[in-house]
Amino acid sequence: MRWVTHFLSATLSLSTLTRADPTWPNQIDELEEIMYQVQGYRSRQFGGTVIPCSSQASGPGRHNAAEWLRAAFHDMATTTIAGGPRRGGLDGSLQFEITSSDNIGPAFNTTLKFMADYYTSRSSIADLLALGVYYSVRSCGGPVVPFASGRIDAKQAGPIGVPLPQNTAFTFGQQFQRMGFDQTEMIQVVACGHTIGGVHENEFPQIVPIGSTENGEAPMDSTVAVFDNKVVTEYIAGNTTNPMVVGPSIRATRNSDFKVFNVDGNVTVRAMAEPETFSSVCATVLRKMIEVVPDEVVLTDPIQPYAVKPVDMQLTLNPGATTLQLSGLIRVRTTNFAGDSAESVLLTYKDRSGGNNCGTRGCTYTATVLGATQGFDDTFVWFPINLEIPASSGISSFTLTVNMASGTSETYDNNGNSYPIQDAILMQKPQSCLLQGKLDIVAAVRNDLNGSVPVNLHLSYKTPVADPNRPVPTLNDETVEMTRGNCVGLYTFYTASYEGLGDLDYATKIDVVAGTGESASRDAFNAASDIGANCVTFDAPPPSLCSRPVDPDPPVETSTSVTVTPTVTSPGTMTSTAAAETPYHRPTLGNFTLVGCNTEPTVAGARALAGASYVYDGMTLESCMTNCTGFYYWGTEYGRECYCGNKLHASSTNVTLDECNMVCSGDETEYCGAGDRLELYVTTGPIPTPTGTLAIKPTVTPYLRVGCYEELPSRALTGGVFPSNEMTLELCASNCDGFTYFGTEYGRECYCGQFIDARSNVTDDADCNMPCAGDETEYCGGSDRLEMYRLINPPTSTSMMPTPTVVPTHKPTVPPYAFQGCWN
Ligand SMILES: *[C@@H]1O[C@H](CO)[C@@H](O)[C@H](O)[C@H]1NC(C)=O
Ligand SMILES: *[C@@H]1O[C@H](CO)[C@@H](O)[C@H](O)[C@H]1NC(C)=O
Ligand SMILES: *[C@@H]1O[C@H](CO)[C@@H](O)[C@H](O)[C@H]1NC(C)=O
Ligand SMILES: *[C@@H]1O[C@H](CO)[C@@H](O)[C@H](O)[C@H]1NC(C)=O
Ligand SMILES: *[C@@H]1O[C@H](CO)[C@@H](O)[C@H](O)[C@H]1NC(C)=O
Ligand SMILES: *[C@@H]1O[C@H](CO)[C@@H](O)[C@H](O)[C@H]1NC(C)=O
Ligand SMILES: *[C@@H]1O[C@H](CO)[C@@H](O)[C@H](O)[C@H]1NC(C)=O
Ligand SMILES: CC(=O)N[C@H]1CO[C@H](CO)[C@@H](O)[C@@H]1O
Repeated sequence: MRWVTHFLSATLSLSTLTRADPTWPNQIDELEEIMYQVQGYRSRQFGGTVIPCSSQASGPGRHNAAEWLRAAFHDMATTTIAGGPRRGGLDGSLQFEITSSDNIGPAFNTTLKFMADYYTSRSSIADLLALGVYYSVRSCGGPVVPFASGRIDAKQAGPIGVPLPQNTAFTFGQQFQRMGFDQTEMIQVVACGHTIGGVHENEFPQIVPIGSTENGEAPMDSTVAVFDNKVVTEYIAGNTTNPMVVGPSIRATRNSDFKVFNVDGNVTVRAMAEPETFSSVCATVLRKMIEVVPDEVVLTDPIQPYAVKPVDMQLTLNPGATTLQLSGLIRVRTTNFAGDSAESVLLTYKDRSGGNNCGTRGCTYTATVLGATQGFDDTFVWFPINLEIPASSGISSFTLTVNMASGTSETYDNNGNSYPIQDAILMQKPQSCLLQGKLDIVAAVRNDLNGSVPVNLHLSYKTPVADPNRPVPTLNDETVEMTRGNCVGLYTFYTASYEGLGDLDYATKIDVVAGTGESASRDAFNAASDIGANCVTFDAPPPSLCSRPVDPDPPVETSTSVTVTPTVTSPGTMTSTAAAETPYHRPTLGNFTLVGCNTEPTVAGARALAGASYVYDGMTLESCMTNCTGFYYWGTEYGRECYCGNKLHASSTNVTLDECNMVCSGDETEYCGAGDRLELYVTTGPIPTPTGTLAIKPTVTPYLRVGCYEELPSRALTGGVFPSNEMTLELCASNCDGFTYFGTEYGRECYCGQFIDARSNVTDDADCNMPCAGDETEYCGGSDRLEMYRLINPPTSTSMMPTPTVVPTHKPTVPPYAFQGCWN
């Protein structure tokens, strides 16, 4: 088993039993999530190309895990000490150096391009390269390389100076000394760095002659995709095939591994021959390698997983402005729970002034488990929070109590600080939108701050560099002053727009900030990718309800600001006394939001919504909504028709809202479409349950739902197949007894596996929309979509990662014979 707990990781997990979590929120939060949410629900997918270790996602013979390890070394290797302060080191300068003679081959380009997607103001390229060492080594069955963060990226290329195979042993010694490694450590770095992957023909033909290998790569030991001690034991035994020890490299004086290993008479490599020693030496020396940083960098403590962590917490002002919605997730680490499991999380909050005035619902909320995630050495489960809070009393902090199935519980208070949540400034995601590089941001600012402090929008956005040899985009900062708009209840809206974000607009991170310096309130690091293309109008109460009437003048619209009511008018934002009499398009209604005005299909006989229909006088939007209970979409047409459906016909298109110009027969203040024009609404809530009971099942004991996954031509789960016309989740779970995963698909298919193929991604729950053939109240995936479940407590040392397998290859030579192909 390659996933057995290694010496060092065992030591680490012991120490984590008593360790306190960092105080949340913390600068390490982003990297912590990338590091530990490896597979399953809300996986950050950073392991995409390096799990399993044998992955050759970039082409035959290219082991991405080995490429990641080399990329960190190459970045680090150009350190200068020159008697003065240490410069360079692991500083991300590789992004400016991929055409350097030091860095031949496509590996560095590929690695940086992959990692660039994770580059943010809270995750530097240098930190990602260092984290890549943890990922690649652990994915290959090696030890835990402790990962601390805080590296700062260089702004330009550094000097050259990566050791080259033709160097002499003396030069190698000097180069490593410059990086801060003595002779023993030099040998250790080379051995640990060369236990996975190989040397490529294209880059080093004098070491590996062109055409001499099956796939372009000559491995450095007999286990090319396992982080083990074979690179040294085979060298010592004299039967190594390492092309940098034996073969043509000797005559070309490019047998650099021999030169390095032999420099102390093989003493160091011999000392690494035991697997445990190899593992612990590599953990130490690779940590040292990624911690070669300039003097000005202060690294954090090594990042450990939180025991309990709030993730993506967001506070939003609800339509009507009388309540706030707190949404997000609580992630609970289950690694040490043994047979027990976390059943629920109780969130207890304090109101705005630190008291217990929380309105009629009280100050608590109980969340039940939603999904599960695995790291290399950890497991986690998630508890979704969706809590309505009176705007009048607000929220300032919360504590969390984890209740276990066994009846015990533990309370977490963020190291005595409670988990802070501010309600002074809220980014309003529904009212904000992003379309073709243009971001319109709406924030709600509590009225006691309004006007007394500046309100700013900070953007951190990426722009690609025109030079194709610069794989990492530039990270830019922009601050835009936000414009004050309407007051609604206790809050006042502020708006700002920013254009020209370009193709990487979705990668923008957004902060809205009220005030300056230490005392500022901020809603920070919001992902633009979470913002929709349409700004949804805020359903506001009449202006008289503004608790602190602030603005005697009507709000002024400027071309640079979005108004809270961009396309539709609502009485709440009008000052006219006749407003309530004027028909207008309702932007939201109950759990539905206006899509727009849609055409009926051009196909004869077809309907835009084909689920159900009603015709009567007295039609209102509300009555149609009630008629269509359980459907995803509904719409009114011709003043007195109502249609429901779960799918919108593909040829129904969105036209301008003024084409839906007939008022409802039952309410002259509402529009009910027009001839062949549907006033169309879509649910904002969970997937509806057409039969009344069809719903996502979070648990099928002992399994837990991990999401809706894409099917692959080669199958995402490969352990077993059990189709049945009586398929239910329970049936599939029992068919898959003994497997870590099961998934149902297309209503009647059932698949089992010990792991999910890393190429299968989690996708929208809405795609898993087929009821089970044997139970109409359960979902059994969809077309090419798997309703995926994982054991709540998977067996510990067998991880969900596939056991690294050595891909069989045709041996070019079995001396004295040479391979002649496959004959009939
Ligand atoms: C190399 O030799 C050692 C010792 O004789 C042996 O145990 C090992 O299996 C050999 N390895 C290979 C790849 O031939
Ligand atoms: C070190 O080991 C290699 C490989 O077995 C051998 O060729 C070399 O002679 C050894 N060096 C010394 C100084 O014994
Ligand atoms: C890096 O990749 C880009 C394509 O994404 C390519 O145009 C460029 O030539 C590559 N550069 C190197 C040095 O491989
Ligand atoms: C919205 O959906 C929730 C959850 O399904 C339900 O409890 C609530 O009654 C709905 N609200 C309206 C106005 O229909
Ligand atoms: C649809 O709504 C109308 C108006 O409320 C009601 O009279 C009628 O019974 C409803 N029909 C169904 C099938 O729900
Ligand atoms: C549909 O039309 C409405 C009104 O014209 C517009 O606000 C909205 O952006 C359109 N939606 C899409 C998805 O194009
Ligand atoms: C999963 O996502 C990756 C990265 O976005 C993509 O390359 C891959 O094609 C996706 N897999 C499938 C099956 O669509
Ligand atoms: C409560 C409060 O600070 N209200 C202020 C809102 O902004 C207007 C304009 O700046 C001020 O006049 C109010 O005093």
